[in-house]
Amino acid sequence: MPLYLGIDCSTQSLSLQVLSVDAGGAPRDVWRHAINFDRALPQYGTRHGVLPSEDPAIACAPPRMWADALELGLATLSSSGLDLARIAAVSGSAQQHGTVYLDAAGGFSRAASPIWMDTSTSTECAEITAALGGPNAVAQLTGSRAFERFAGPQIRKFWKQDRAAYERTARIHLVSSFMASLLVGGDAPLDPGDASGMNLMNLRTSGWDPRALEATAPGLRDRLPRIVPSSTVIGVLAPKWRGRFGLPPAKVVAWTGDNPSSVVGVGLAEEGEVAISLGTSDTIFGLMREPRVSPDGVGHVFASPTGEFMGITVFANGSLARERVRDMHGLDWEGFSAALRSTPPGNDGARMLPYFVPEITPRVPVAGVRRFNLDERDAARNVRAVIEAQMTALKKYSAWMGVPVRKIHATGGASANREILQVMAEVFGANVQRLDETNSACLGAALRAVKHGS
Ligand code: XUL
Repeated sequence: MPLYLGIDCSTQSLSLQVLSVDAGGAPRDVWRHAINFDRALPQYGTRHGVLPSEDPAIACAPPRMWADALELGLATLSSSGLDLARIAAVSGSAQQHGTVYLDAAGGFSRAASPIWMDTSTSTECAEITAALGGPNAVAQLTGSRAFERFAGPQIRKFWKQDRAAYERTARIHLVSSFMASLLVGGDAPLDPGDASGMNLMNLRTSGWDPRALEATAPGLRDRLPRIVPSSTVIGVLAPKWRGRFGLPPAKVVAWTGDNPSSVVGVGLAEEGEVAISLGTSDTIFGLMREPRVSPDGVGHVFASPTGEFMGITVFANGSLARERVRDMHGLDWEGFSAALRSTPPGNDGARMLPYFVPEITPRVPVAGVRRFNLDERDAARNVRAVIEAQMTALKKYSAWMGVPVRKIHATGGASANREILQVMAEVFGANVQRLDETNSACLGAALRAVKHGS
């Protein structure tokens, strides 16, 4: 019986999951493993997967660390005792928007990759927006107005700041196509799901848009990978992985972004049914049959790996904000849950604006936490205040998708917490269903390997 491997390269860790498919066609979990970047690869000096920076607007990670994590993950798989020859196909997902810069020899022309938490490109966003005719024009064209973390503004900033290194750059990958390139031992394409997080792809044609390229940086077309349908088999595992780890020449299915991958992992099938992923970033997303771009520029329309579209809104103050409140009050997760149980909905009017890091939605460029009717030392009310603030923002800033939320599938690490989901259900007034699987992006990758690699 064949096995299928899914890999997710997220902000803080790399996860691997192997599935088999039983006689009735149902996937079965066979093996899984996760590598935490800070702990397993301390030589890179990251904190929560990000390089420390004096400028709070800058958030970068070393691409070599992701490559090393992949090696560690595949080494662990090779010593797992599984019959490796049965691995038929591999696919993957990665944190979105991060860019990896390679020279003609395949070396890094930029040692640190800007990632999705970076907010340092407001000037470049304004320049691209002006060149393309305003925020709505950019959104109609690419699915989103110009966002600081998106690849296009980041590439423009690199071109402006380090022309020589830009000139030396032969290929600019997203994290997903970079990791896929390592697997196939060559230059992997992008899928439309992840490519729609760049402000460079025409959402309706799934091809690079010449006007957006022009507005971003000269000579960019030649530096970008091809875009292929998400279902494409882009190659097989490179001889390197076969020689070193005894892996077979399994098919490699195009990688995608972690949120598009989660659409498959969660199994979203209808509009009005959404997923809320509570991870390093909190995201809310749902399928869209037709692209309905956010009129107020809040969220994004991405291509979905299912061949349709997805609407998504992203918040930077997800798990790190929850952990900061937990740690400030010396709680563990059980204590955090107890605090939620001991406080009433509405928190007796105590509120928090929980911007522990610069926020994407709403745009808050400088981090800062504000409390209203809330004593900083009151542990229980601070816990409820951060969760009510997050859930209220998820509801408010997803209304642009235009379809009432009937059902919510909760995923991501914090979805294991029942009390947080209770607040979610109260705020949305919707049915919340917790997925058994908290890493829906990795599951989505494995399921895409099954579907397109069988
Ligand atoms: C999506 C986004 C984040 C990252 C996190 O637009 O910025 O959800 O994908 O991995």
